[in-house]
Amino acid sequence: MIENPTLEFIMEAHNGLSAKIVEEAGFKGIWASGLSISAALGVRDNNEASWTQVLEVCEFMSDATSIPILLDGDTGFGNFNSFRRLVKKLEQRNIAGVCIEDKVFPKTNSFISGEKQPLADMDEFCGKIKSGKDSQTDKDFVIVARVEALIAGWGVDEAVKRADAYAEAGADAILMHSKISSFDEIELFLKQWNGKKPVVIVPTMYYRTPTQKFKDSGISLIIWANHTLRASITNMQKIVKQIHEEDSLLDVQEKIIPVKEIFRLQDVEEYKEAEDIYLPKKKSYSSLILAATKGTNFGSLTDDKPKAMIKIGSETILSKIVKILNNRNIKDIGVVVGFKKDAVNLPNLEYIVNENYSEYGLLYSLYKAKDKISGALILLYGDVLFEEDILRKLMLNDEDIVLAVDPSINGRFNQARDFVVGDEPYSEAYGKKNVCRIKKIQALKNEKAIKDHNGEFIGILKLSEKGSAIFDKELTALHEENPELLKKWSLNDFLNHLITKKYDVFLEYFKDKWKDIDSIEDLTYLINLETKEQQK
Ligand code: SPV
Ligand code: MG
Repeated sequence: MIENPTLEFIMEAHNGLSAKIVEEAGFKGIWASGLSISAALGVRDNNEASWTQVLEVCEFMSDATSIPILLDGDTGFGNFNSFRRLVKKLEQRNIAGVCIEDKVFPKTNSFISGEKQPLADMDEFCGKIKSGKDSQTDKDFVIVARVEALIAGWGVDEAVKRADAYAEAGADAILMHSKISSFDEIELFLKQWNGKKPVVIVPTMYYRTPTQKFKDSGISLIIWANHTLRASITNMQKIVKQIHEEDSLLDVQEKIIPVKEIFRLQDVEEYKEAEDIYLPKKKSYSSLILAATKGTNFGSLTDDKPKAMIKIGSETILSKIVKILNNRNIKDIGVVVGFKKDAVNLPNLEYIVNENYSEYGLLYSLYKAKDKISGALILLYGDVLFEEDILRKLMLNDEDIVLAVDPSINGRFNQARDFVVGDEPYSEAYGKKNVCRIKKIQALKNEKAIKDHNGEFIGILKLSEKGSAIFDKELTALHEENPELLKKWSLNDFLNHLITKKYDVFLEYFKDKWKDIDSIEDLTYLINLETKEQQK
């Protein structure tokens, strides 16, 4: 960029974020401005930030971008020795070049009483340039020598003399700085200068000069020196003031970028992809809770909310379920709601609405949530409390479709309950896995009917990624081929349908580690239990 014959532009940045913004805007290079970096750090442009602190900012800028960065190296942070060490450290951080000015450490910004500022001894400055060039290891590393003679009021002759000397000492380009509001001084310089090296300018004060004029004068590189920082200050002041005055975010929301734009700038996506590559592949489960119906037997308790929102102690049934899922690191949780859907309002859940909860069967709720049926999944009824151990074991079970079944059939029939016939009965034998295929599942209403059954489905079902794919495929097929059945069927009907279609549907036995809440008596029992625990 320094050497090619076309006029090039670099734009100021002062940290990783602004550097990235500059690159995204299309600039081919970045000016790591001393003024802006110090301002962003909350200090003055007087070398108040140490050179290693500046270096650290450069490192972030370099990591965040892929275009060349020219650091404003002030006076080189000391003598030739400090400067050559700086060059070495900048190369290590992939910085493309450094600009040093012929003033005295600690410097002051050129626009603050520039005429009073002492200039460096010319020969000493030439030695500094030479030390930098001698110590660089990358042949493309650029050292720009900045002449402050015009700023300090020493005149054009002095500027030419110094530019000559610095070019001779090995500088790759000359930055001729000026603080007047026209390009005149620099034009005069250019007329007298033999053009030995490319010329860089900073037109902050002569911003009215048309860029074409710089081009016509043979300028090599323009530095837009501080406009990224100034733009951000303008907006920060405006928005912060408004929030302070209004004690509200309401009217600023539309004036600022959404948080997800920050994430994009941080390349959050790349992190996610890297996780996939480098983290051990855990089957990460999501969960779907079916809680669309009102639930019978609960009288006025379910006038204004579905059963899942009834409280046991200080917590609702649903929030107890969510806690257990969270404990097993299941955070992606969908809930199908219908009856009094607005009363189901726990945070961090994804709600799926089934408006037809009262006319259609439970399978229809599942169909409504079809988008959630993917990957490893725990499917739950919203009215079952269970121990975490059930989840832990189901998640370790290698089969694709597994129902949690309790073999300890006890008779309390205030409504039909789901019973299964398995390949094998439950066994207390040591080391027995207690996992087998299911032959059928059905809702039964009395103790006599259940006698040939092996246990009760407790309302928790695990699907592997493949199991979810089977559910998804068969739900879709049913919807296409027989939508009326889809509306009518219970989950049992669907499971039997899968068994008929030769899919393996498994059960795992769990004894007494759960409680469904089917009646006021169930509820009273649980509430009493909780109260007793608390008293203890
Ligand atoms: C800077 O951006 O820090 C510069 C340019 O050195 S100026 O502020 O114009 O001196
Ligand atoms: Mg500076």
